[in-house]
Amino acid sequence: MTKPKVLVTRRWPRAVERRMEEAFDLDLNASDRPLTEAELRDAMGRYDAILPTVTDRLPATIFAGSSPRTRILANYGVGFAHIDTEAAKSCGIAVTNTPDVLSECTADIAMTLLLMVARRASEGERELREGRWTGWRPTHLIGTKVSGATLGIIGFGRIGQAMAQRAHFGFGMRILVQNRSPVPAEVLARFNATQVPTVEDLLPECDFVSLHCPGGKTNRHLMNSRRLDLMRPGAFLINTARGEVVDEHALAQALWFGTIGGAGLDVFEREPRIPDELLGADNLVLLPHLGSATRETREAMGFRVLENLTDFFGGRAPRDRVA
Ligand code: 8YV
Repeated sequence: MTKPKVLVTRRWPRAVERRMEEAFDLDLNASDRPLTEAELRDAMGRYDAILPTVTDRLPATIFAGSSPRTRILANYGVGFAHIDTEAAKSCGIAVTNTPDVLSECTADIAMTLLLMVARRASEGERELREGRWTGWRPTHLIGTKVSGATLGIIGFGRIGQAMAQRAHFGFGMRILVQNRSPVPAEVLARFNATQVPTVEDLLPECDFVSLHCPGGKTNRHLMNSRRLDLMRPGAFLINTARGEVVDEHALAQALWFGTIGGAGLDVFEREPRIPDELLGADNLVLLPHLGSATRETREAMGFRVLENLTDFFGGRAPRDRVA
């Protein structure tokens, strides 16, 4: 039997690539350069499966008017807002993602950002590396206490819950939750958390707000200037979800005018481009989309894609089918 022809759009951990090579007729992207829309459209006619990442844009135009060879887009990552799943579905193309395996590491990065911005870690390191540190003094780089503060979590799925776990049990934080559907009482009880009906109810109550909802059209600019204004003066916004969830211009204004205390961002609206008005803000911690970037997790993500593909081509339902 001939092996399915599979395209991996970016370099993956070598351990996963090796296993993939055994199972499939595999093409790797040796240069690791993001593919263009035209290259992806062309690939749809030549491969049985394409394994995209967040750097591959697959809008409706990619699928329009074609009868593609591709039968499955097995995404490497949990977020799949870069794929027009409706358009894929209408072409009979299945879409899968990689949930669960990255929840802990993504929550770790959210907690890293929260601690760094509250305790002014980046400002301190910049000062030290630039030779500006003049020594200890009682009023130097005074931050905000994390332990015992109130954390609002927007989106209480797997990653939101992993964040609550860290914040509640590690730092004794009080947890408020906003989620599009009701969270089961036993899940809330695990973290002594309270669900509030709307984002507007949550924001004024929190010292920290962490975003864990999906990206895409529905949540585009969920944090806009009106909602940033509802945050407490001195409160901090953390985003490890998707860049488009935050209106970056509105956030820059809030940071520059000091209407909030600061922010920590791992994701951006137009990655890898970061607006100058954000780069210049001292009360902002920036990371280059590192949420799932550990060896353990990046390998687990790859093996989860392999499992989805093996099931799909073996005639079984892949466990992570999202369309
Ligand atoms: C991934 C992520 O590294 O899984 C996600 O949704 O945001 C990241 O952790 C990236 O998206 C891989 O495509």
